[in-house]
Amino acid sequence: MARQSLGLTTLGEYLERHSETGPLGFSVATAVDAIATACIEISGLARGGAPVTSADIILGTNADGDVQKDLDISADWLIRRALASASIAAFASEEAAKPEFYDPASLLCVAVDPLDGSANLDLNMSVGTIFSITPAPRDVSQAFRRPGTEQIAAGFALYGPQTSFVLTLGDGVDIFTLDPADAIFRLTRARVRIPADVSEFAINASNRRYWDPPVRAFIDECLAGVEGPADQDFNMRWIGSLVAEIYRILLHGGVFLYPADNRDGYGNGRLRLVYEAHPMAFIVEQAGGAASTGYARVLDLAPDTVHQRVPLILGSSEQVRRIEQFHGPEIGACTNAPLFAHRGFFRV
Ligand code: FBP
Repeated sequence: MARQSLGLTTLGEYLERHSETGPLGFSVATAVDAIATACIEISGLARGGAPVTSADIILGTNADGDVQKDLDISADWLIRRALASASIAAFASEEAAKPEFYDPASLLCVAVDPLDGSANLDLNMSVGTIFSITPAPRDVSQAFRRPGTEQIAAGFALYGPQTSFVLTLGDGVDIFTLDPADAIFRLTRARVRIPADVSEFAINASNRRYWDPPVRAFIDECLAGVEGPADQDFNMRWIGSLVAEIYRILLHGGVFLYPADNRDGYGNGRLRLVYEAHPMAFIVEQAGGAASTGYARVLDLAPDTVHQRVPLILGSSEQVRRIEQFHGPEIGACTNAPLFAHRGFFRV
């Protein structure tokens, strides 16, 4: 979509309009505004506002066993501080072992990955912040155990050459760009649509020998190009940063895969359902794309635990459908990932 002329709606104005839709809209607008404020601060840290060497300081491991660096912790803290001005019933973060419960009268639950792809920081590559907002369930202990279809807002910030803020409030996807002169996000791409059939894939191909047959078959078909059954050449990308990959797909199309594989600990892939796959699937669907495990729509899945992982395939709808066909009865029968085989938990 063409970049709109300058001068335009600020994120604050946009959220103010949403806040007028009622008490839930007001709560969502307040929470998104708080997260966006934190993202501006995190952007400064990622750009070197903190000492450059700080990305090298390892503090420990988070709930999922990933190494935590101090910028992960700082990003988490900045989001918590910003959300203190909003009313939140429950909060989940990649950096916290368990969900936390706050104001029982609040209408909202918020889940965040404060600094996705932080391993890329030392390499001066793009990182980001991902968030998902759901209505507080009657029994708040069930927060973060609900399907992704219940999300009422989701988004991510991308700290790249520009700082972008991608947002859906359940009615399309809009992209804001940080104007560094006055530290304000301005609407620069409205109602983004993912092209349905772009011949480009993103996957960490070094894991090919560990993939299940359906994923291998799809990628082999892509690599065969015009000489194979797809009868078209494919391009490949792998940044190793989910936020950067999804941003590219929103603007340019193509498909991203982080599938289950046979390495220890990767039986459900790498990415986390609550604060990575659910919000990205919501955003991608809102932009006309699709998100699947290969067997099931990602948004239909309800997590058992807050840090649960899930295979993630998302992007241009035609490509995702094609990959789902590879997981169909004939090819899927030989898959060796028990959770995702024919009678598997995630197969619907
Ligand atoms: P973290 O949650 O540990 O930051 O990992 C997520 C991520 O960095 C994604 O952004 C990216 O898509 C993926 O891991 C890359 O994984 P790999 O290094 O296995 O290719």
